[in-house]
Amino acid sequence: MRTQAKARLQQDLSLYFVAGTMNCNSPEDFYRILLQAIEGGITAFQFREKGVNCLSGQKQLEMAKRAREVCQKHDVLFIVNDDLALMKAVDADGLHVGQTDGDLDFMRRETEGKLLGVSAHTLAEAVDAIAHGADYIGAGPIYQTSTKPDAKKPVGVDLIAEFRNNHINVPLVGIGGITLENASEVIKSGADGVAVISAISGAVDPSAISSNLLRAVHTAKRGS
Ligand code: TZP
Ligand code: MG
Repeated sequence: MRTQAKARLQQDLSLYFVAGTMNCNSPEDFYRILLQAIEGGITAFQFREKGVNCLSGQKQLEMAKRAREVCQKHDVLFIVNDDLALMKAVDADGLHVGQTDGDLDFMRRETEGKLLGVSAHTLAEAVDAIAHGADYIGAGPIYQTSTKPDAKKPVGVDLIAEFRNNHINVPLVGIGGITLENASEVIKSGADGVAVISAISGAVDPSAISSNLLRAVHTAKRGS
């Protein structure tokens, strides 16, 4: 990835909201929260519609299109979780996959010209993802999370420092249990951004928490 594109992606991943309708009370609530998060300043959004109570088929596609449109209008990066066909159907900016979501060479070929993000829980997984062309890495879970039922053991911010000390130079976001209280230590450990679900989807005021999180990330990036 070119230096300029990398710097742009590092900025764009500063505050990465990840959510699906099942993380909210209803599909309409999901859309409202997304609008408020955008108003608060999220820089990227991942449409992650999976698990119990998720939308499927046409309803899922329609919601993905609405989310894509509003993100595009506000210049918020729009990434689809796991679903290559959905990514193509809504012409998303990219795809995010986990370690068990398919062959990375295939995913890389199929996402040519788009961003490919990969989740990594260990240094070996991050090295492998980059060798297969990942544009950015999602590292975690950093802290305990109750949002993802099959989440692995929390790795702590030490994983981010380990990545940075071992030549993992691609844009990097931490995910899992990140809140306003701990976001700055994730950035100070070497991440370019924080990815959150419940900190925003479960907030009383998603707009306010988003702007506070973004401020915390920017302040930590400046090193103050
Ligand atoms: N991947 C690792 S942890 C996690 C995902 C999708 C869930 C993050 O949710 P929260 O609510 O921000 O802890
Ligand atoms: Mg996955």
